[in-house]
Amino acid sequence: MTDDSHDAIIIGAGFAGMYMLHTLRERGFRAHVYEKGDDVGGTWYWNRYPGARCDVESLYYCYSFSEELQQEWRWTERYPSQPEILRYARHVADRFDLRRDISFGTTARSAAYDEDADEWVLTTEDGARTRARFLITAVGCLSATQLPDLPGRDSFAGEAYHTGRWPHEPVDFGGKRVGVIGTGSSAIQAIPVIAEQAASVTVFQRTAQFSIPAHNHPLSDEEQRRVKADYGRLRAEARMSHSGILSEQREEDPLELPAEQVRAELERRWAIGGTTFTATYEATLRDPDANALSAEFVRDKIRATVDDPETAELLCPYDHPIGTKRICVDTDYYATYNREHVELVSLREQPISEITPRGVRVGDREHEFDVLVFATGYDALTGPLTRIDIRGVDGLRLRDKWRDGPRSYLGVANAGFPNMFTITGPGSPSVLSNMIVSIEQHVEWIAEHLEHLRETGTRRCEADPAAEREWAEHVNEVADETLFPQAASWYMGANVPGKPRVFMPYIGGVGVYRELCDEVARQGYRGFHLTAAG
Ligand code: NA7
Repeated sequence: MTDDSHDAIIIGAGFAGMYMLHTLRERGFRAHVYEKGDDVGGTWYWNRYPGARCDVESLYYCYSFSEELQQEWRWTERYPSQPEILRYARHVADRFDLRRDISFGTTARSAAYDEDADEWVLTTEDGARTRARFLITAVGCLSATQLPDLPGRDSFAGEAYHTGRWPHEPVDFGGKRVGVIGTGSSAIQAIPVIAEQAASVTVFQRTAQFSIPAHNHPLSDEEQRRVKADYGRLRAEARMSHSGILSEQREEDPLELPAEQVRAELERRWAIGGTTFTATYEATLRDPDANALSAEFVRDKIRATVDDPETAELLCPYDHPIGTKRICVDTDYYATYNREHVELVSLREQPISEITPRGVRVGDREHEFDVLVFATGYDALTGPLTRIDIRGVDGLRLRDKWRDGPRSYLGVANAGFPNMFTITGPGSPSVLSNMIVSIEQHVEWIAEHLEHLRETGTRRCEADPAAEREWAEHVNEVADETLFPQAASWYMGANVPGKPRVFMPYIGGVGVYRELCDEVARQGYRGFHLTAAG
């Protein structure tokens, strides 16, 4: 069956897809969303593991496009929990009547560009096809889960879960022996909560991570009133900031300041908590010696928190500059290792040799479990797109085009893939920013672009390969001015065997990026080839 009544097909009904649908409707386009899950929410629909929480503060991890919405919605905590974010997403879907244009439980299998019609044809898992002039991907950056390719992986006889595909019914850990593989953000949030219930928790750590306390707390009415009264200014500042998150940053070189002064400042920022700890000094993510000051400060905190010196040392990260792997934010993570029934197994000397029906084998020891939690991350940024069979001009597959690393124009368009737009795609600030700020910017920019194409009677719009090359060079250049490429991180594709090591997001800053995109638009969409109808 073919349905061709739409101007645009949107894949994904998370925060990006919902706002794209709303914006296109407002501007008189007919759009339809295809969503794999049975409800809206994207990441927050799938990530239901215990302790799941956003590391951007509630009052900023929400849409700014509707003044009524941002004033009326009431957040309860400094950092929003997964259930609360999902409630918010559902509220938005109902408030703007979005569901009538979303097909839930519908997975996009492939999308192919029909060059004769200059239209995209989307095929879903059930074989249904739909056509539209434009294809807009809103598939998220961390939605393609990654399970390690370990021998016997699927042989485990107990319950096994990936944090990013958590069951909808809460998992009962009561009296159970639990093994957790991984120590990234997801594990660091989940471990303290699981340890509250389980009989024992064993954590398998390949790489120690830096984590900063969340200091989460209930939001007072007074705090909400204060921020909401000033939303206009705060949101405008966030849009032009580096990461879409407001934080103080000291421009002085910490290496030239007295050690006690730097320590006192880091102490102050530790007490505030959250991801902006690494933004304390501008030099932290640029200069290895400045970075070492913050890294050693955190290692000292770990040593002071964890009673057993051997465990503390294993938890101290040494292999990457602080902040160059996504910084974690926790509640009682390090202190959890002081509990009798929590054990850390370092994989530094010896990796996991196999998963067995009873548990996990490392060397000659088999650890037995009732529940196994894979907190092993994602095929980030590219995975959500390359797992769909997307084919552009001459049948070119996106996954082939990106074989040596993703290339794009502004992270939003791709040469060889006309009339396709990728919200928060690789090459845009995305995961290095408050995603909601980046999503709103991309959605509004794409909608204006589509209006321009409608007004100019354009039927085909394609990024120019030279503009794309230039953008890729710029993305690399700005990354190379930082310490980020030094870490074996998922930003670099290093967590997926065989994935090319390319720094994928744009680190020039969301404010700078916004201005560049606006400039491209002002110049009549410089770097795009527009072909008029007829
Ligand atoms: P991450 O941050 O990618 O963490 C995955 C963890 O799993 C990390 O500690 C990995 O170690 C570990 N891992 C992966 N494969 C293995 C194998 N084979 N053996 C042992 N350990 C393994 O994913 P998260 O879900 O925690 O967080 C993703 C993002 O979501 C996060 O950054 C926030 O932006 C939200 P490694 O470090 O690769 O050595």
